[in-house]
Amino acid sequence: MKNWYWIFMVLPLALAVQGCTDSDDTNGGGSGGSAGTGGSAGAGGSGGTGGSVMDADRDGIPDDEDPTPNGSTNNKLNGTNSGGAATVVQTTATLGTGEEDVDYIYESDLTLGCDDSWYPQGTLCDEPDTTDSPTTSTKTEPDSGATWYAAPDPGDEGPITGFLVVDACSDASCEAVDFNEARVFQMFSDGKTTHLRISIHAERGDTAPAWDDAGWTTVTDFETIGAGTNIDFFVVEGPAVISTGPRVTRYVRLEARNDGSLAGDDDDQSYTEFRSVKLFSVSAPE
Ligand SMILES: [Ca+2]
Ligand SMILES: [Ca+2]
Repeated sequence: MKNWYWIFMVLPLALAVQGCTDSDDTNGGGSGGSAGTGGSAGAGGSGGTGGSVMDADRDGIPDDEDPTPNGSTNNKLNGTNSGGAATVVQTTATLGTGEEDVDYIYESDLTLGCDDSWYPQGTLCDEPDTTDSPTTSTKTEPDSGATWYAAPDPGDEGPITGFLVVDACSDASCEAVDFNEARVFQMFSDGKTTHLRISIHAERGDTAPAWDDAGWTTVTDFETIGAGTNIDFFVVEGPAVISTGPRVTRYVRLEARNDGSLAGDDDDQSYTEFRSVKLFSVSAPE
């Protein structure tokens, strides 16, 4: 078995090297890029030495895999209620054991949008003209954003985790989105998100994978979300900035927690409240 294993290891390596050195073959650039999918997409970035541009917008995603090969500054998770293509398709919650417990969902209705307090779709709402702003979040309803009960009931093990499954391409405008950075805006209502984990999925069809599908790949840890800056409740700045590495996905899973570390006047630790997350594909400096 071991001998066969090494053949499988060495063969793709040899092919990848061949693709990189074949500098005058434009198709060779493409095959080199796809070889990068197995590991980090950094392989695509370094391919520029051959002369054929493999990552034109320098976002770490090879051109032949990049939904926006020429670059994009859009918020890739803008919801349908504020002019985008993203929509929450599932919300749920789990106990510390990992067991699902929907009783911890505060509001589950997926039909209500930006203008209502504490509903899931609110997390994808950001009004013009800051919809695509990496620094500012604007709401017409300051309490809009997915919400879960954060404190475990007696007998239930914590921490409670709130889940959202998002379809980033719920209309025909895209098949997948590319991103390498998340920006998370803090809630100023009566709860917080202190930690957030992001996952992606290989599914590109119209049927979303369930929150607990085995095909989810986590692309971050439970990252700390800071206090943020409350301008006037309608406008919030100072987002947490999370580097995710270069990613392409249609479906995004978000896992939110409130560990009470931001407790204060507007957080009694009873709720995980998730104001806004935006995804961007940032170009590295030339
Ligand atoms: Ca690219
Ligand atoms: Ca791109």
